[in-house]
Amino acid sequence: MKRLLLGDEAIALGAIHAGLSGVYAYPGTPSTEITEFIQADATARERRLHSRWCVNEKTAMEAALGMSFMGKRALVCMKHVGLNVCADPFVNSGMTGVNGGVVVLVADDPSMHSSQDEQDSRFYGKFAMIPTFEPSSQQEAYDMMAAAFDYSEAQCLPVLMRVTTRMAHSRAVVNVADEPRPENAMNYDAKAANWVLLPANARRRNDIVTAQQAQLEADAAASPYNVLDMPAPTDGAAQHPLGIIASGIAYNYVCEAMRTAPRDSRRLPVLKVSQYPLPKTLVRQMLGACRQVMVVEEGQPFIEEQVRGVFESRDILGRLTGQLPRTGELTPDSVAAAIAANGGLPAPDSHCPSSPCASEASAAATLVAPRPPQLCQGCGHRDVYTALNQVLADYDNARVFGDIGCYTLGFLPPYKAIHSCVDMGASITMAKGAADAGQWPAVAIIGDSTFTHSGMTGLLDAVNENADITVIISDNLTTAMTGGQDSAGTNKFEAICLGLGVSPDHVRVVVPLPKNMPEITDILRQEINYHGVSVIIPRRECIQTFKRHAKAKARQ
Ligand SMILES: Cc1ncc(C[n+]2csc(CCOP(=O)(O)OP(=O)(O)O)c2C)c(N)n1
Repeated sequence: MKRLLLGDEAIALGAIHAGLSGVYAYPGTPSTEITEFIQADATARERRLHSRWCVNEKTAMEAALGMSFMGKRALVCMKHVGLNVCADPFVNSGMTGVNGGVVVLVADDPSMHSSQDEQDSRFYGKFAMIPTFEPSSQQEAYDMMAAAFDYSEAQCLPVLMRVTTRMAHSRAVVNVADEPRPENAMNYDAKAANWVLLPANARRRNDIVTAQQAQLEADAAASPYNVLDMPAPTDGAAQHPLGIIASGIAYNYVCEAMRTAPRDSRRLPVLKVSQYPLPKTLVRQMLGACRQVMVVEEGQPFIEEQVRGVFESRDILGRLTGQLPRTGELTPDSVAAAIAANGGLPAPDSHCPSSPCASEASAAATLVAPRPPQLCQGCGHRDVYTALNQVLADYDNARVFGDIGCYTLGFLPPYKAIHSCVDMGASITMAKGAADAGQWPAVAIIGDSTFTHSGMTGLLDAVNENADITVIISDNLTTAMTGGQDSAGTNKFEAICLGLGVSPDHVRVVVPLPKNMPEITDILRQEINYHGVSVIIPRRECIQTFKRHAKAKARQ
């Protein structure tokens, strides 16, 4: 059967068809649609697969390990920075190994379309000694899910699957199976000691997994997803002038450059890498057959650095040597130009029907004027910032520690209200550190979903030291930034703050509306002037989910 699917949807359907029993995830662009697809899918619903959002990526990874412990297949999904949050269970899952298959799907965001950094998750796979898959098309994304679950169970290791924004968020026709594989039956793991990472057990596992790396590399060399296409050199030459090693979506850009080059010149050797550890035998064949090799990969120079080693060879070209941009996303144009400039292919054939598409896309990009994002009209965060700015104008050198969510836009005009935004949860802890240093007033502003993701522990630190900080949990009853997913703490915030030890007199709830401005500013002033931990919870539903809910109600 054929279906038109986003990369994320192909991954989701691939997992369901591979006998998935649960997806564990925290939303994050560009990975969110995977879990949303599973939540809505008929087979997943019929099978009652677990698909509820988790509090954060660490709880997601650990719950998936629990499902694997019971013999069933689990998928974990997150954006790249989520892997930092779940690094502890992720790296240790290499030590425990798995029983039921585990695939950890991480969506990287080169060019930082909606992220605070450009990190490349493949490094985590290598670091944790976990095999890594990197599909180069939506079809491969679908097919690889079954392969990854099978491989995870065969090797008793989780598999990291890395995609990037363009793969996650572009559509293609995908051939899919008619019937999903059944779920695994529940079974207790015969290798139970693996799961107890006492040093004696962990040392044994560390030796096993270290020794396993050679097999993983041999498997990668034999993988149907790693393909070396090596035409014979023309004119009886001993070597090709240029060969390409390409991975992920960047492989598509190389294919595009080949398609648009004059037909008789498409004799470029290409090694496609979609399964790691890096298959060194295939890389050596490529290096032996070509005078120069260009590495074309999305993200950081992960393959390029391994291929160059310490030799700094002038014959390995790529991001490190300036032929391709050092940072940011690659494009079909930048890849085609780099290959053409280094003698690989002549410039694109102007008669080729597919070549104008890429240039039209770049022309469109220059024609559309960039617009700074803004908080929606009617958003409660606006009223919070209006009140906060009004109050803080009366204090010298007030500092506001922001966090990640829609409310980060409070940094931009007209509010210009926050002074930091580092990672989820850092508002409260940074405010505390600043207060420790002598800053007053020190205000933290954090969203409801971000607070339960990573803010609660920081609040406990602050309470335990009676830090002189004011925390604003701007509660719009949803995870708005990623599209309005449920927020884990809805209806629980007052109880959580009291439970963590905030004084009941200093947990205040307000409704952020212009008509309530005198009350909100009054409460803000009182709590800033209180020398201890106070929490103010402005609560009003996100205007987008409010409209959605009103429409749904009207339809009933
Ligand atoms: C570790 C990590 N996981 C996920 C994300 C993606 N993300 C950014 S903010 C956010 C939550 C926003 O929800 P909330 O705190 O309720 O604020 P709102 O957008 O609703 O104002 C998410 C999921 C991220 N940036 N970092």
